[in-house]
Amino acid sequence: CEVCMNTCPSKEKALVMEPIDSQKEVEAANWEFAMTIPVKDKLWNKFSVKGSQFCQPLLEFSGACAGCGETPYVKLLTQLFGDRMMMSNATGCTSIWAAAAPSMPYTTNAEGKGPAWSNSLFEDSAEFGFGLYLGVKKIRNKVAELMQEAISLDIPQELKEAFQEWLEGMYNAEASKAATAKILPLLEGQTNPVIQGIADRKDFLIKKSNWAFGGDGWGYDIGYGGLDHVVASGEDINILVLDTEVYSNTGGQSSKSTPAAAIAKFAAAGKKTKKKDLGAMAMTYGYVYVAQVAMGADQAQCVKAFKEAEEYPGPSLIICYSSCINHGINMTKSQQEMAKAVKAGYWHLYRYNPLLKEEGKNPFILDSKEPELDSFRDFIMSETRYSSLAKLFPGQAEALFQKTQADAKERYEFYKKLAEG
Ligand SMILES: Cc1ncc(C[n+]2csc(CCOP(=O)(O)OP(=O)(O)O)c2C)c(N)n1
Repeated sequence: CEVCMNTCPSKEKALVMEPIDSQKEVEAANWEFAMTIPVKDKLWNKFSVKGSQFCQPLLEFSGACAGCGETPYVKLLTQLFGDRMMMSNATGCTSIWAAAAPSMPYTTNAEGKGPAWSNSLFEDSAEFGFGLYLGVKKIRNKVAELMQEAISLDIPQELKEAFQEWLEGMYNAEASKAATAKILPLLEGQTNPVIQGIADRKDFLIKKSNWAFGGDGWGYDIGYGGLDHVVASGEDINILVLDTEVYSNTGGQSSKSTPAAAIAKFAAAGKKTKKKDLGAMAMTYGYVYVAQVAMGADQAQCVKAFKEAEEYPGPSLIICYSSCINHGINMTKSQQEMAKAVKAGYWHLYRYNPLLKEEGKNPFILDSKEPELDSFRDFIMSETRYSSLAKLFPGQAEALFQKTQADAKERYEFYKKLAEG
């Protein structure tokens, strides 16, 4: 798809494209060799742009369109949390490129750990993911009860200490991993029924990272009721909306995320109404972590938002700008398109972290710079979904272009006010 080549920051052009027939033989051998090299994911802070890329992607060889803007976000998530992830996936492109049966691009690491993935209906990814989360919570609470009981029994001191350590860190991913590594070998040969009960549930000792995914058709429209219900619950679940601003998988129907003036199915003469601000709606709860990201515009902000959302001990919603073939752009530069969208003030980057309130700080951080609104028109006219409106409906196009620019400006002013407290 050439995205890697166009995105690689190396000035020396570390990556170049060559015809496959000239490369197959020599590169096949290199690939085999590369696959024998162990993953070196402990060399850097994995929650940095560079460090994250030393972690093994547990999503590979998907069936997505070349240049898809959705897959890089999910690949990054699997690099950060994939060994303990549990995902529910709304039907849409994210489920179709992820399960082009009989192949499955989600994979496991050398320890056999990888994302547990399942596809819900188009309508109910949030509810389905919430059910998975509640099931895990119930089982882990039972483990905690059994460990508390076990500590009062006549069992080896080492095991008591390991159980105590787990109880203290059960909601912390790294602490639960460390305690689990101590517990598992000590469980062997134990016959006490209480300890047996813990051993039966050993897959749940490491804190899970629970996610519900889907596109904007799901998150903004059809699955919104469920999404709202789940974020309102206050429970520790993460929601990822891959926002292509249309129903991509069924051919590009308009959603509430589609901005005014964009041509989409059901909006053949350009959408008349403003894009819904899903993030702002979720922020009104005050206890939901909310972020808007665009990987191609700011990779560091994206990694930071994923980390903060996952660690936040409550509901999180991340809305990811995802370039798509439906936009009518050069997909080999889909990441650069995201950067242009942010620069022009078409899309904004922010993080709303309720934890900051406890420190007496403003929870809203506007991460994108003051947009260059002069380039807004150039940006939208570079995408066929907008430029074709001028050709097809010249009489109404100008008013809609002005409206969509005014909508984007209004949105930015709103975020600016939030950032100023
Ligand atoms: C119950 C149900 N309703 C409708 C559909 C048809 N359908 C499948 S994917 C899709 C659109 C998905 O759009 P979006 O949520 O924006 O995700 P994207 O494809 O853009 O990633 C629709 C309408 C379906 N498969 N199942």
